[in-house]
Amino acid sequence: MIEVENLIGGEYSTAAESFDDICPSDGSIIASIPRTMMVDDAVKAAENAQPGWGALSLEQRADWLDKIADALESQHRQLAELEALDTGKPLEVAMEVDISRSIENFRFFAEFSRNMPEEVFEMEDATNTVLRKPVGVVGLISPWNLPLYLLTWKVAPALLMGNTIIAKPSEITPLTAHRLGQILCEIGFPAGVVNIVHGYGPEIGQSLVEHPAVKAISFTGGTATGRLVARTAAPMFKKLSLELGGKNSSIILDDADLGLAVPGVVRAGFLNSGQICLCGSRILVHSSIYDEFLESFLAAVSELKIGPVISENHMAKVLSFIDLAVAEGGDIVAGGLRSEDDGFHIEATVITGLSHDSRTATEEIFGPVVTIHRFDSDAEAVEMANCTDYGLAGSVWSKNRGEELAKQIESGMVWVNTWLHRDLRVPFGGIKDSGVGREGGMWSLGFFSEAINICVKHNDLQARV
Ligand code: TXE
Repeated sequence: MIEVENLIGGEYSTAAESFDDICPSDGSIIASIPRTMMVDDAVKAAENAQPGWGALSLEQRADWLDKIADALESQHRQLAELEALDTGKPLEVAMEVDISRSIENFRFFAEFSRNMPEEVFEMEDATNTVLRKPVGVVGLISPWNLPLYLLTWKVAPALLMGNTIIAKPSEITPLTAHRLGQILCEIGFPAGVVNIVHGYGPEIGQSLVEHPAVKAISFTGGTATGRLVARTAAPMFKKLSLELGGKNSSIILDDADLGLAVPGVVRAGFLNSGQICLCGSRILVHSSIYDEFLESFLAAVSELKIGPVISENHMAKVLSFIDLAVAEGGDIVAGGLRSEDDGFHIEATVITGLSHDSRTATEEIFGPVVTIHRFDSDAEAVEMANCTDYGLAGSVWSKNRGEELAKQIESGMVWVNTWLHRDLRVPFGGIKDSGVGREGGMWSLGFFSEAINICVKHNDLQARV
């Protein structure tokens, strides 16, 4: 039994009140999570630490990021075991996706900063330079689907730009954030620069968003929660980055290479039990190849071994969507049931026969459930892909027309003949109800800094070089 504690100013505090962390694989209690309101203390610690941390050079902070990456790397397997325990995902996925990427987040931003060009704009009679100052104390709120991966995606650029942090990990998966805090203490990372407060979102998360000294909020989670966060933070003029839900289409054109498309679309539908905001859960297939695609797709799905979904509540939500699909007239052609008595397992589920604008096909389910729809022309595929309120991602599978079609999809990112192929320099984020703002590369560094322009008029008496 692990006792998760708040990390504030480099110290751990035992909680008077706590609640249980449940393992999704078997429903057992694996940890206790503090339920103590310590946001004020965390903000004070972060305020005290900010001037010292902000005074380091970019290079010194980048060196710290590398040290953190080294420390995480030395614990790669232990961190993956914790993530697998807390989320129920297979250990290989935790090793290869979650923890590898968490390490890369620190390494990437350290290296990126070393190659950052100076921002200088020459005028005829003056020189402008852009300074990037820290925003100050920032709040980072992260979800349960990729716990350490998505938290470190915010922590690394926030630290690099000289901010001090209050991190609020999901109360459903606190273990790797807790371990990250311990690792920071073990390597002598300056106290108070990263503070971690655990607990329920509407209590701890909400008070973090409300706190006047927290100058920016970077949030990844559900669209409904994002709306609440925006309602609180926007009137206080906080910087706000919202990475929200998605309902992404995988589009298979008539000239697709099915040898590539079928495994790609299966992976897009079911990786992490479909609990990634980028998952392609609505599959649009050209009529001329529909039968051939469906047969190979179902054969591949029948071979899948997937982990549980995250919680009992979430399992009930996903199963209720399968009931809804039946009520809407869909045919369950694979899966459809809870698959084991223990834990929160649902079979990989494939639904056909629904209209592309049905609720099942347009609302975010966030589980191992996909719907498949037919189209007859590229224009119809585009219209079907764009008919949801979300606009996060998508993929197009085609030998010749993928890029052209991708440009017409209303979403923040579209992959052609691949999925989840990430270059960390590119903008990441959604349009419509999928969010506000972009993260990644310079977009993250822009969010976590205040860009200040210094304009120096040339002295006409001195000769200019
Ligand atoms: O997320 P929440 P939940 C979607 C997915 C899922 C749904 C709800 O559809 O079924 O969201 O999941 C904190 N003020 N995604 O309930 O509640 C919370 O403690 C401040 C998509 O787990 O949005 C957690 O740390 N913070 C998503 C974080 O917000 C609050 C990944 C996210 O939790 C808060 C996860 C409040 N009032 C779910 N209420 C993606 N885009 O990847 C909660 N929180």
